[in-house]
Amino acid sequence: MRTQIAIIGAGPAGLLLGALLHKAGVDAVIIERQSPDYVLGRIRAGILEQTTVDLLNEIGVGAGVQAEGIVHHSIELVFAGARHCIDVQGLSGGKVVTAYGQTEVTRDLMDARIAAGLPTVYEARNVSIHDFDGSKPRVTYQKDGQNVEVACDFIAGCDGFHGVCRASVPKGSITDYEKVYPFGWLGVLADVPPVSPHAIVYGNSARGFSLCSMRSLTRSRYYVQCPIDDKVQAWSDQRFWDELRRRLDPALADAIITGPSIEKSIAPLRSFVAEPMRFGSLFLAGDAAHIVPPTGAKGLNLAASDVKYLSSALIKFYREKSSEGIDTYSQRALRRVWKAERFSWWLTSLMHRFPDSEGFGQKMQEAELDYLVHSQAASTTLAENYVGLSLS
Ligand code: RFL
Ligand code: PHB
Repeated sequence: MRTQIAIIGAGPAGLLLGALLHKAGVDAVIIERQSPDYVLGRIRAGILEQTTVDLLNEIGVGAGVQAEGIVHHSIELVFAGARHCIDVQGLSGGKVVTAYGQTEVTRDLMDARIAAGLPTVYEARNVSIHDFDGSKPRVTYQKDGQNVEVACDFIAGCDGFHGVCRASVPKGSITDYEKVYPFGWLGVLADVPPVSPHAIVYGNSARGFSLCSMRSLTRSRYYVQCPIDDKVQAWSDQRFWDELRRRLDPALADAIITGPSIEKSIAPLRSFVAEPMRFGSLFLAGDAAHIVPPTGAKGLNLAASDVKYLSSALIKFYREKSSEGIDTYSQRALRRVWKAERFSWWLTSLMHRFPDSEGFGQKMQEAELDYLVHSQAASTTLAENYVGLSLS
């Protein structure tokens, strides 16, 4: 088999890249290790920046988010038992974020890909990439017991943090920067109306961080900070709801409508960047190249901005016979990535309870939160980053 771009991974990065390339007439095959149902079953992101929504519209896949996405004009910070509203729209010159689940984004992209008759190989075994230090890279895998080889011009590594692409780059050619946080997030999805349908609520309390989010007006997503080695089995639904309530202000706690969980999982928190994001004819995009802790809601949005940059670079290569875009892809993408890393690290540091956050560290958090909600300059910085920095 031959194609122009072999895309490894059918998560949001791979599917979005496939759609952007298709729109420009560039051929691509997507090769995914899991089944479509498995990919759709992973409950992850919920908040889209306007740039991500714009991208979905640009490729003609925006109908779902237009119809069902819920626009948020503000966020709330809860600390010391009180709620503080940050008017992100007013402070960012009119920008908003949209609550629309990663599952829904992925499903919309999958449906569009099927409707356009574009090739996606699911349940590919032993995916390997070869010869990407030169101009004739190849991808091999097994499907239904057969060995398959795909020859291509470029490989797009959109295969997430645990994928094969970054791991295949020779060690000396890539530098990893990493920070692992000493806690996780326990998340619960439940078919109950969200406690705060118009604002995502971020809570800092003596018992740890909490987050009230949503997928629709009838489906809520809540999180509490938990020890990294906790087991989901130790968290009954009742224990989760009790803990969440204890971390919020009394009025919000009283207003929470509880119900049986339909998904419950613990995610570790990590900041990670691999530099550069290109090695020969291999490009990394999305979680394959970087991870942010979910506190800033930036991971999926960064995957979208990476593939926007990468698709423009590849399209320029084919249309204008110019390698300028592919030569500057890594540098361009990393400028935005590092700023989102900084924001996600900062918000994580501000909102969580750290093992050493007694004493001075604790006082610093309290002072910063107080400053944040009472200083227009500080609130503006939060708002500007939360809605997403420009794609320049
Ligand atoms: P994905 O989604 O991990 O997709 C990678 C795909 O590659 C496949 N794969 C392989 N395929 C072939 N061969 C191999 N060897 C392969 N190895 C792996 C995998 O099966 C998978 O299908 O990466 P991608 O596309 O870069 O997308 C990134 C996002 O998924 C991620 O950044 C976000 O979910 C992060 N995130 C959030 N991002 C936001 O922008 N807003 C949010 O509100 C938000 N909330 C979150 C989050 C992530 C969370 N968790 C669980 C870490 C909330 C949570 C709790
Ligand atoms: C979510 O809805 O899953 C979500 C919302 C905001 C975040 C992280 C996750 O910061």
